[in-house]
Formats: sequence, structure tokens, C-alpha cells
Amino acid sequence: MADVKRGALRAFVAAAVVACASFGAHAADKQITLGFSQVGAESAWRTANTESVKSAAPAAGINLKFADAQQKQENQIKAIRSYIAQKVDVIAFSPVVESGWEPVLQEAKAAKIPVILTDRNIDVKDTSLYVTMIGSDFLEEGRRGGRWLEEHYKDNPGPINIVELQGTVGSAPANDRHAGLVEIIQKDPKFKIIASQSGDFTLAGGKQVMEAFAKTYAGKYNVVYAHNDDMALGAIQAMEEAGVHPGKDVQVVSFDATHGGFQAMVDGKINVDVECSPLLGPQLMQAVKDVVAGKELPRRIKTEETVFVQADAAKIMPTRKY
Ligand code: GZL
Repeated sequence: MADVKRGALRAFVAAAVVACASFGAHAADKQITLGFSQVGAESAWRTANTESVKSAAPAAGINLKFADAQQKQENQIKAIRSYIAQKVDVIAFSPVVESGWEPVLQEAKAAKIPVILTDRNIDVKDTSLYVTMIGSDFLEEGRRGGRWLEEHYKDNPGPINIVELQGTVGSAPANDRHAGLVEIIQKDPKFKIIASQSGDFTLAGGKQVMEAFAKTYAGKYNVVYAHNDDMALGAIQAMEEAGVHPGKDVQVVSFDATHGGFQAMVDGKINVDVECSPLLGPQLMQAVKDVVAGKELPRRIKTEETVFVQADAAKIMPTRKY
């Protein structure tokens, strides 16, 4: 009888050890499941970003659950809660705005599910709520736009009046592309932002805002500073309908350097396009694998980017990936 009891005890202990080993940790041979919440499909940049994430997951052997939030924070929060309930291995998301994430990220932390930010950052006191942020430095992007204006107008006494098409209100790229511009131009009083309004990163939004600006500030603005190519392309349509020649009568500064932005530079309608790479998928999948493997990750993984000007656009355009 004692042997039977010893055998049952040994079997129980072995089962308990296996169970403990896999609780919270990830059995080496089990496929990783990643829950990803995407902002939406508001721009060409976002489409390229989604494609990068969706193609990188299978290439990395990762099972991807993907949700499009139609640019609504409540939809992102719902998706994250759903991933927690499904007990995914890792959650990643591109936060539509910077604030309002503590409650749901506390729930992910309590569920021991690591969170990775991609593309946009969040404003939280407890930075343990996410493992790392993979994406661009929007403040530097804004500075790059400002420095181009500084150089372009260095021999012009001004005044140089700027109308600004801002991205989604409260989003990191909108906040920082504005702040980076201001950091540079505030050094020279000839520059003045005479109007700023959000076009929500969409072509329609950019056109609508620019139609109003073109009326209110007809003949009084020198620069359109658009936080992304989609809004710049909408603004170009509005300016042309108002009889203005974008890229000539008015300098157009844009961000993303998408195919549409490059084409507009080739057509002489955008003067400078500050690159912001959407191709974050491979870096994200590597970070997911590293987190699951228990590796230490840097708090910030920055994407390397540059600035493209009209004169180089035709030569470079065939080499672009998005
Ligand atoms: C930037 C990204 C922005 C792009 C827009 O990383 O969050 O959102 O600049 C996109 O085109 O809509």
C-alpha cells in the first residue's frame, strides 16, 4: 500500500512542478499569442503600419490577434480588456492619445501580461505599466520641420506666417510635432503661427481645415505645416481650389514621407517631408519574443529617420517601401 501512495505522491508533485513552471512563465515550445490594438485606418501611414505588424507576426511564428479601434480610445481599452480575458502572452498597442491608460494597464499588470507600446507614447506616472516603447521621436521630427523653415527663410526678414494642420488632439505626434516646431521658430520673431487646427490626420480633415484657413487668411500665410501627408494632400486640394499654388506661393512642410507625400514632392506641391517610419512590425515581434524569453529590454527603442526635400524626391521615390 505504501508504494502506491508513494507513487501517487510522486505523480502529484511532478504535475505540480510542471504547473508552477508554466504559471506566468511561457513553456518554451508553446506558440506566443500577441494581442495588438491598432489606432484605426486614418492615413496611408497607418495602413503601412498595420501591414508591417500583420506580416511580421507569422514571419516570427507569433499568433496575432488584431483589433482596429477606428481612432476611439474606448475601443482600444475594450480590445485590451478582451486580450486580458483571453490570457494572451503579450499585449501591444499604438495609443490613439497620451492620457487615460492607467486603469486598463493596471488590469494587464495584475494579470501578469506584459505590455509593449508601438508608434505613440503614453503619459503615465507608473512606467512599470509597459515594458518598452518602439517608435519615432516626434519632438525631433518637429524640430526637423522647424530647422528646414529656418534654413529656407534665412535670408528673408519676414514676417513668415504659418498655418498649422494638427494631428489627432491629445496624440503624442500632434503634441510633439507642434512642440518641436515651436522650440525652433521661437528663437526668431519673424516666424508666427497664425492659426492651428486639428485635421485628425485624415485627408478629408486636412482639406476641410485648409478650406477655412484659405478663406480667413487669404494672401496672409506663407507656410502650411501639416502633421502628416494625408492632411497635407487635403490641404493641397483646398489651396488649388482657392487659386493658390502649393509648393510655390506657399511652402508646404509635411510628415511621414509616404508614397503620396513623395509624389506631391515630385509634383512640386510639398517642399519637405520629415520621415516617420511605419515599418515597426519586425522590431515589435523581436521585442515580444524577448519579453516572453524574460530578456531585459531598453525602455525606448527609437526608429532611425531622416528628412526628404523636393530636389531629391524623384531619385529616392523608387527606393521607398511605403
Ligand atoms: C506617427 C503616427 C501618425 C502618423 C499619421 O507615428 O502615429 O499617425 O504621422 C498617423 O499619418 O495617422
